[in-house]
Amino acid sequence: MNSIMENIDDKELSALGKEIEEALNNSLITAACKIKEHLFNNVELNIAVTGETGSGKSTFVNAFRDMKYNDDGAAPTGVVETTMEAKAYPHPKYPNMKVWDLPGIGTANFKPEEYLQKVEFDRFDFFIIVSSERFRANDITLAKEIQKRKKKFYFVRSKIDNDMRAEGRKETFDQEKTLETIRQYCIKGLEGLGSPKVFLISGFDLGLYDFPDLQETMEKELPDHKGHVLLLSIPNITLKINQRKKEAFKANMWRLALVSGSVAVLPIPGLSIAVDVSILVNEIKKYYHAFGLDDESLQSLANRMNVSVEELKAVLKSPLNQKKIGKDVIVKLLQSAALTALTTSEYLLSNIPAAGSIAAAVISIGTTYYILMKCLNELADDAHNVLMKALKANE
Ligand SMILES: Nc1nc2c(ncn2[C@@H]2O[C@H](COP(=O)(O)OP(=O)(O)OP(=O)(O)O)[C@@H](O)[C@H]2O)c(=O)[nH]1
Ligand SMILES: [Mg+2]
Repeated sequence: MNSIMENIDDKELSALGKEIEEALNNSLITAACKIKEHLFNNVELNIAVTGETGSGKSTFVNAFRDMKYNDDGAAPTGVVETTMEAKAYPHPKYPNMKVWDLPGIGTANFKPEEYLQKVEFDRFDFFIIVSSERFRANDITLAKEIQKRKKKFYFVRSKIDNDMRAEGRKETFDQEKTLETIRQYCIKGLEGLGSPKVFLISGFDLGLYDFPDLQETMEKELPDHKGHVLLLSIPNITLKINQRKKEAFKANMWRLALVSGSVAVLPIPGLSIAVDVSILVNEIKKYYHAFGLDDESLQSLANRMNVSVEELKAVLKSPLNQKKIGKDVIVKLLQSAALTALTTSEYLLSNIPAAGSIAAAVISIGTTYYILMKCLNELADDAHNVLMKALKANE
């Protein structure tokens, strides 16, 4: 048995078994089309970022989308006048994920109902309330109004890098203790809200402090399909996020393989399999972007971590990184991997009673699965090594 099969756990096999069984009962094509609808449904995610003027909202909106203040399409930051209208900033690679820069809530006669009506409350999945000091009465009033309307909010204390720099001058400085002091101080100011968590961040480097924790919390509290969009669209900034992205892709892999292998459109020359190669191309492109291996993402990581892009690129091993991922590349991969992939397919066939065209589909599904797993492993490993390189350069 080949190594790919060793990567499949019982849960996955039973999920596959169920889906193939359903496919056999319903006719493979109908079942695959149903899954296709589910997979490619465009899920929107709308995140509102609010808080006082100058708290760092726009900087956070940009960082969330892996952008700098001077990138095309970035939210203006600095000493510009406060935004008066809610403005959507779509993620450059995942336009369905929109981060909204809301008008500041700093004025004395703040009316939360009017504010929420004006910004069209209903369209948001959740709110992030940013403060660069302590949270004030208006932040709390707004949070209560959001709570009343049964939506989630998260408190973010920004500009932690400034605090760390200032406190770091003291001989007795202990980063963890200082962070905990700030956290407790913020939480104390939020009485009446049932002790919400406060996440400490720097808009200049989301890999530090509490951002990874914030990301994971938001993702868990969203419905699955929206959590998935959030996970894949945030910058690949920590090893843990890298690993979780890999797992998220893996969880979807059987479905993709099933769709690509059973609604096959392209017979692979020289092989007895047919695969919808465009599904594979799309999925592998998604891996590529989610793991931050495209030029822009590598450049952005290089800038943030003060390493050269060349140093980062030097650790890339997957041949997929040297080519533009297109149909021809994938067909070649399918051809060269077909023999190994057949082992996977035979294993599946031995577990599933199949004959004739169903057997052919199972072989196609196995081959597709094999290719996806191979590409996912290669690209996730490359991304891991790139992150290690960047982190080591900053030790
Ligand atoms: N050191 C540090 N500076 C930050 C951080 N976030 C924002 N800033 C700076 O704080 C200033 C205000 O940031 P913005 O992101 O424009 O704040 P804003 O909340 O959008 O401000 P308005 O749109 O005017 O309400 C800018 O000079 C930013 O560079 C941070 O995490 N760390
Ligand atoms: Mg702003």
